[in-house]
Amino acid sequence: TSPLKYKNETTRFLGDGVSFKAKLIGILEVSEARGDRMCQEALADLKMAIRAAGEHKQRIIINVAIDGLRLRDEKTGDSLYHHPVHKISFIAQDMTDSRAFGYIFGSPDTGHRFFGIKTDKAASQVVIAMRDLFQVVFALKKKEIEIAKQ
Ligand code: I3P
Repeated sequence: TSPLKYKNETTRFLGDGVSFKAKLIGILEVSEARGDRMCQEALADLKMAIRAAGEHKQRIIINVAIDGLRLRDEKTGDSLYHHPVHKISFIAQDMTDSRAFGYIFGSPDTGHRFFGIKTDKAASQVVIAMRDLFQVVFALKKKEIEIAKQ
């Protein structure tokens, strides 16, 4: 990719970054850092649990930004979770629902947790934004290493 594309992409993710309306389906401890089948099962389990509880899902705003993903309560704006990019190990789109996805956050020390999310619009929009962000963060890291070497 051209340097110009990275510059524009970097600008997109500065500050609060790119925001999406969504709902938190739930959070589940998982045994692995990655795996699509495991994520599909986690999503199905979380959806079933919230349905069984008869509760509304919490409305949130997702900020996709350089310093990571931030989940905020939509009403209060309070930050609920902050997930730096380097500890997000996997993203999965719900194969049965174009408005749902999830990701795994954690480390071998702290364990891995799956965050299930229902999006207001297509989940692919958030997933693509996250992938773009990962590329930007990777490019910045690479540049830092090159500068440190000089
Ligand atoms: C709602 C309907 C919505 C759903 C909402 C449900 O049920 O299934 O599609 O929002 O979830 O309560 P009903 O039709 O019986 O009112 P999502 O599509 O965003 O999941 P919620 O209550 O958790 O917001």
